[in-house]
Amino acid sequence: MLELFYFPGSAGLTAHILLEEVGAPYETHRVDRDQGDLDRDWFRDLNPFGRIPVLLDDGRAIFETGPVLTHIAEKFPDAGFIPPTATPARDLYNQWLSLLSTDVQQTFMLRTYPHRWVDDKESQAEVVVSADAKLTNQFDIIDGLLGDGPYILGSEFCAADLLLFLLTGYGRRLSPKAWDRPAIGRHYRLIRDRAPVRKVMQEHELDWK
Ligand SMILES: N[C@@H](CCC(=O)N[C@@H](CS)C(=O)NCC(=O)O)C(=O)O
Repeated sequence: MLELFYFPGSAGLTAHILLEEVGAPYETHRVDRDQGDLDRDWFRDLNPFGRIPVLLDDGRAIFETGPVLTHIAEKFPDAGFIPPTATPARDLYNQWLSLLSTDVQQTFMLRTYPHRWVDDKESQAEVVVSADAKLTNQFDIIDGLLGDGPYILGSEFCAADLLLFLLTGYGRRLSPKAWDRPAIGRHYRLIRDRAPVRKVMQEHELDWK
């Protein structure tokens, strides 16, 4: 049995959508971040870094968004959400997952939690300004890379597209918004309009656009 630990709007959204997309039998556990669940012993036993998402597969914990998405996609190969290994498409899939979950996701972490890096308010505001500039540049490059897409692999939709979808949603707070770019905007809308995505977004009570 697959069990997903998430909180609404977090990186857990990607895995939740993928579980729906592949038609997997699964359970979800909503973690209450505000009540300190991420710091509780039972959660740290699953992910010592205290981050969402965590996926349990028959009780074995997997954390980090990229490996969680890849695990689900590989477990349901017929659903077609991951290219075969040792192909150019798989290299591209790995490249995007890595780029998005390291550079881009971590820049969002800086922007969201500047107080984790610097103490005084003025420095925190400076961190946010720098993070916004970096994100703007990252989304500009991503938009160029996506090109006619419409997906990151071209015409084939894959699990890594869900991470770009999530980060584009986070980018609604930037100016310009991430989805105001042509390729990213088309990518975002195509994914947003899929039935499983709508269902999970509703469950997470997200109304991004
Ligand atoms: N590198 C991790 C980052 C995951 C991550 O940052 N998760 C966020 C939610 S989007 C989280 O758990 N934040 C809680 C916190 O930092 O306190 C991954 O790719 O899964």
